Parts: sequence; structure tokens; C-alpha cells
Amino acid sequence: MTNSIDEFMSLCREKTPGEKEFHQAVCEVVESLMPHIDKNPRYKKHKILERVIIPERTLMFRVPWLDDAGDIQINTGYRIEMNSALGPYKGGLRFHPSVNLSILKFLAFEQVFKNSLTTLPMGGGKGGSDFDPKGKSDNEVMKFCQSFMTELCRHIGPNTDVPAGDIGVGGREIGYLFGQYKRIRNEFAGILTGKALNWGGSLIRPEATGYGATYFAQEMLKTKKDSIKGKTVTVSGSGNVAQYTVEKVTQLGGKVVTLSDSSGMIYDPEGIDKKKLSYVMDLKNVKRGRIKEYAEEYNVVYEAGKRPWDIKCNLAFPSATQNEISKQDAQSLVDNGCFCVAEGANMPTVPEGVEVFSDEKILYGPSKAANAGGVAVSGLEMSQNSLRLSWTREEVDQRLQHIMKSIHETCLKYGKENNYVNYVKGANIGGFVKVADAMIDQGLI
Ligand code: NDP
Ligand code: 2IT
Repeated sequence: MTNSIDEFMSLCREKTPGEKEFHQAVCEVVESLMPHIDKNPRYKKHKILERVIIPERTLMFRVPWLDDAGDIQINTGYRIEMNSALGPYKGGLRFHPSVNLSILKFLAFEQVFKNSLTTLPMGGGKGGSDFDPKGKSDNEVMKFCQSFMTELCRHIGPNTDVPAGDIGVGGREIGYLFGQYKRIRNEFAGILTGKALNWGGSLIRPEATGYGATYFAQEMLKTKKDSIKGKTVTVSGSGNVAQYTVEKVTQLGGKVVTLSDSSGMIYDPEGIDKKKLSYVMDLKNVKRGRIKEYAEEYNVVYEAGKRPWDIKCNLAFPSATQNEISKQDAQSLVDNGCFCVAEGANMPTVPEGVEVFSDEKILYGPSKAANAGGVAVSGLEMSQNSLRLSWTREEVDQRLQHIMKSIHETCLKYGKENNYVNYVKGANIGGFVKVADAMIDQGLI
């Protein structure tokens, strides 16, 4: 079996040289799947694994725009249309200087199985650009978004491909992108999710990823007859996912003691309460400031260049970016008593760190299960757009909770090993089988 995994991976590496994040994501999935595929020869016969690692379509395009000084700027735009076996391509757009083909392919690949787990009819995709919104004026962000959508608009549509937000793409960017699509195509259509409430957005979509990750942690804790109440919690990042994780964890009686950004982390042993969280939301979403300012405001510790994983906690929610938990970080979390990790970010733990969590048999909810709440509510936004109706906050939240529970059940179904739940295996197999079966049904796609 190891042989076949090694063989598969060396072929994958040969065909996609240099795409290290993509190889990392594929390797984790293939390691979980190979034993299942060996038991189900039809997946082998139909070469499903060989097919799912190649995007159905990869779009790369030039994005020229004029900055406030009147100078020409050029970025690269991407959309990876990975798999449409279960529905239109669906997945976020990331605007960050680190964006490249490998990172977007890893994200698109993960998205396929994540979307399958949500139970909603969505294929998988991802896109974005190496554009850095940091330090840009609203006008520059708008000019960039308009140029990006001028090309993207010919490839997307409510039944074709429906992008959304991710790192660096929030409500502001979705608005500018939507406006440009509408101008060019002369249609008001559900071509993006994460829209504002008064023009087609869904209640709870901004909250969904953080709330969903918290609900998933709650489900994992229930298997140990435990709960979030009274727990000390570390969260990394301070963007969309981090903020609403803090909100829900706090509502459920947990105490969040850390936040971070790419410059450093804050440690607030008293806990980030409702008032402090609204300060963070204003700081990050309106003033677009740095987390360091929290430390100045509340007179707590700020550590430049550090991540929160040395801080003693019971539960951890990595919510910033990929590979933000090293092997050493994972060990230090476990050594300090952390027994539950729910990944709000995509692939935040390096493979050696995942190994630490599984060797120590802690509750470890991998990203494609734990953070699926965001795209799930995007799916609900698409449903509401199709119905031309909007559901109440309670209705969407109920549906989100139900979906997170059902993802947890799928993980149990495919991931139970004696008296331990291997959520990585559960999520990978549970996400894969639906996609694979649909691909077989649909012939050579
Ligand atoms: P935001 O842009 O709102 O926030 C990102 C946060 O992470 C910021 O605090 C940012 O700090 C920090 N960060 C980003 N890149 C790095 C880096 N290279 N090193 C250290 N810190 C970094 O993004 P989101 O909150 O939406 O996304 C966070 C994570 O959650 C991502 O992995 C994303 O893929 C994932 N995710 C998001 C979903 C969504 O619905 N938004 C759904 C599912 C997963 P700084 O400001 O300094 O850059
Ligand atoms: O990684 C993710 O699931 C997202 N960024 C959300 C995608 C979406 O389409 O809502």
C-alpha cells in the first residue's frame, strides 16, 4: 500500500513540479484514501484519483490597473475550476502577495471534498490574485477588482462557477466585484456569495466559518461528554474567521486569550470579551489596523513575529493561514494540555504536526470538515438567491448547525478506529465517495 501511495505521489510531483502546497494536500488525501480504494476496485478502474488531481480547467490572466498615482500596476489573476461532479464550481477568492498556482490548486482540491461534505450541491474551485490589498486605498482596491472581474466575468455564472471571499477578500471586495459583473453582463445574478444583506447576501454568512468551526469543536467535545464552557481557547489570525470564532466560543462560555496577524500575537489572559471583540472588529474591518494596537489599548502582551501556540490552552482554533502550526507548535500545544484542535484556516497544520495530534489521540478536526460552515452558508445563500427569498437569522443558523452535525457524523462513519475517531480519514473518505460516485455516474468527465 505504501508503495502505491509513493508511486502515485511521485507521478503527481513529476507532473506538477514545484507545487509543494498542492502535493501536501494531495498526499494527505491519498494516504487516507488508498486503503478504501484498494477495497473498492471500481474507483481504481475508473482512475478517479488520477482524474481528481487535475483541474477540469485552470484560468490564468493578466490584471492591469492604475494606482492612485496614475502608475500602471500588473497582477496575475487565477481561477481553478477543479471539479463540477456535484454542482457548479464553488470556492473563495484569495488576494494575498503569496498567491500562486500551487496554493490555489491546494485550496481548490480541498474545496472539492469540503463542499461534498456539506451535503449541498456544490463542485469545487478556488481563485484569486497576488494583489496585496494591504495599504491600498478603497479606490485602488476597486480599480483592481474591476479589472479582475472584467476577465473573470466570462467564466462564472450562477450555474457555472460561484466565487466568494477568502484571505484579503471580504464584503468590500465582493461588492466591487459584483458591481463590475453586473455592468458588463447586464444581469443581477447570484454569481458571488458573501454579498451584503441588502443586495442578495445571506444572514450569518459573515459569521458562518467561525461559528461552524465552533459548532464542529462542540460536536467533537460531545463525544467525550465535554463542552466549550469554561475552556481556555487560543485563536490565531484576527480576520473574518478568527473574529466570529471568538464571538461563538465566548457565547458558549469559553475564554479566548489570543489573536494574531502576520506581524505578531496578543495574549490577553483575562479573555477577549464582547466589548474587546467589537474593538477588534472595528480595528480590523474598518480602520484596517494591526493587532498590536489591541495590546496598546488593553495593556496586554504583544509579541512581534510570534504565533499563539506556546500559550497554555484547552482548545485551539488556527484561523490564519496554511502551515501555521509546525511540528514543534503541535507538540507544545499538546504538552500544555490542549486536547482539541478545530481548523478554521485551510491546512494550517504541517503533516508532521498532524502526526503529533493523531499519535497523542487528541480531538483533531481537519480544515475540510471543521471550516466547511463558511461554504455551507454560501450554498444557502445560493439557494436563497434562486428562490428570490431570504431566510431569517435563526433559520440559517439552524441549518448551519445541522450541516456541521452531519459533517461530524460523516467523519464518525468513515473515521472510527476502535475507540478513537480519525477525523482526517473520516473527512477524506466521506468527502471523496460522493464525488467519485458522481464522476462514475457521469461517464468520462
Ligand atoms: P482574512 O483576510 O479576513 O484574515 C486573515 C487573517 O490571517 C489576518 O489576521 C491575517 O493577518 C492572517 N494571515 C493571513 N496570511 C497570513 C500569513 N501568511 N501569516 C500569518 N498570518 C496571516 O481571512 P479569513 O479570516 O477569511 O481567512 C482565514 C483562513 O480561513 C484562511 O486560511 C482561509 O482560507 C480560511 N477560510 C476562510 C473562509 C471564509 O469564509 N472566509 C472559509 C473557510 C476557510 P494580516 O492582516 O497581517 O495579513
Ligand atoms: O475556504 C473556503 O471554504 C472559503 N473560503 C469559502 C468559500 C465559499 O465559497 O464560501
